[in-house]
Order: sequence, then structure tokens, then C-alpha cells
Amino acid sequence: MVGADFKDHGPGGDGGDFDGFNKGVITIGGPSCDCGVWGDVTGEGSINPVDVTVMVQFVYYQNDMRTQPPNCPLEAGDVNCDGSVNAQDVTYYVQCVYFQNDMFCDDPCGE
Ligand SMILES: [Ca+2]
Ligand SMILES: [Ca+2]
Repeated sequence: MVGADFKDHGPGGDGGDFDGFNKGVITIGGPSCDCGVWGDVTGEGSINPVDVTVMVQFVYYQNDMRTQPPNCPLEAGDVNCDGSVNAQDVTYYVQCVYFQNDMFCDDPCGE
């Protein structure tokens, strides 16, 4: 069929030019889930003493310097996934950075 034109013949189709889908990222209920490097509150891509400092500043001094990944369902720094950022999360960071003891919960986006 040389020169055929795509028409919308599906259910509800109006026979006009096919325009039923928007190409691109599939989104279900909002932006796709992406927490970056899980637990990275500075957004530079790794977990290190700077992240510990940022967490201590936030939890103990109400000085919020965290970077929140825009499409992450959990608050930045809530690495035990209990819904709040507090001293327990700081402990997890200290364990992770200084004792190589990774107690973080799984990345909620499943990376
Ligand atoms: Ca970091
Ligand atoms: Ca927590």
C-alpha cells in the first residue's frame, strides 16, 4: 500500500489521523521513580563523610542542606525507610561510611 496514510480505526477511533498516543516516557501516576544513588543526600553520586555531615546538620541543627531527588517517593536521608529523617538515619550513615556496614533499606525505586 504505497502512500497509505495511518488512520485511527481502533475502538473509539474517528477515522482521522492517528493521534492516540504521546510518544516518550511512560508515566503512571506521575514522574517515573528515581532516587539516584540511594542515600546520597548531596547529589554528587556517592555516600561519603560529606553525606554524614549533611545529615548531622539536618537532624541536630535544623540546617537542611540535603538534595532531594525530584522523583524519589521517600524523603532524602530516610535510609531506613520509616517515613522520617532522624537520629536513627544518622546512625545508619555513620555505620555505612565509617564501618562499611550497609544497613540502608532497599532503594524504593528498586535500583
Ligand atoms: Ca554524597
Ligand atoms: Ca528514617
